[in-house]
Amino acid sequence: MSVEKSSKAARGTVQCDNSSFSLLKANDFMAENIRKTVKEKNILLINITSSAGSGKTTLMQETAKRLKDKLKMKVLVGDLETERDADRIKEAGVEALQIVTGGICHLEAQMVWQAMDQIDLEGVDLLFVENVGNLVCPASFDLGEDYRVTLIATTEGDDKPKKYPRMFLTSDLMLVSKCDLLPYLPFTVEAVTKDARDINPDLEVMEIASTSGQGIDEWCNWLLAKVKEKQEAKAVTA
Ligand SMILES: Nc1nc2c(ncn2[C@@H]2O[C@H](COP(=O)(O)OP(=O)(O)O)[C@@H](O)[C@H]2O)c(=O)[nH]1
Ligand SMILES: [Mg+2]
Repeated sequence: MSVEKSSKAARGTVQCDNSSFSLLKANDFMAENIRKTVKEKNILLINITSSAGSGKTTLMQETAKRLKDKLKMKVLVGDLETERDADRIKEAGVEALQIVTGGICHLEAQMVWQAMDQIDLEGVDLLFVENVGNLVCPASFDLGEDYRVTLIATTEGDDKPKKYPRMFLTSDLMLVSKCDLLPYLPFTVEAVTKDARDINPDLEVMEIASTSGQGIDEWCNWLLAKVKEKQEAKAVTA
């Protein structure tokens, strides 16, 4: 951690150094192995990120219920402790494996690589990684994913993208979750979208509510289209 000795410091701004350069280089190497493997096996890999409690596991459950008869889907899920999320996803009818990080606040490519070795990937079309819940560290670790999807819940406040810009900069799709609560909260989709797109103009945005089903068909259709796109691209190059 270093304090910029400029006017920023005078204003009390503290800037973080990236002192984990070699760790990130090692991570990138493993992420490339994952990317190659999922390409060879024709699997679409999605990295789901958000703060804790934004609705990632609930979304995995609803996605599993809708897609399990249309394609072969599996989920790897990271948490500091417990197997609760994997159990919830299994109840929805798809195979899930918990990665217990034992205190580490993000998933690293090496952990995903090891977990992939423990499940049968034969015939899998769609593999999700539900990352550990926070908007900071998971943003810096490439997991070899095809797409990074970040949830921002209406309960978190619409000011988060500019506070945690790296997560939104590195995401392909932002799901505004818990939209069923919009009538009760000082949160606007327009404000969160504007701030997120100031950071990343290419960011796609969808509004969802897993509890009411709002936007879940649109989300599932997005996934089906991405699976098809990847499989067709592989067929052309084969
Ligand atoms: N109102 C509302 N609550 C939700 C929604 N999705 C999830 N939740 C609730 O939010 C809490 C955290 O959800 P969970 O899926 O465990 O979040 P995760 O920590 O990101 O995996 C749970 O109590 C869920 O029932 C939603 O669309 N609307
Ligand atoms: Mg969860």
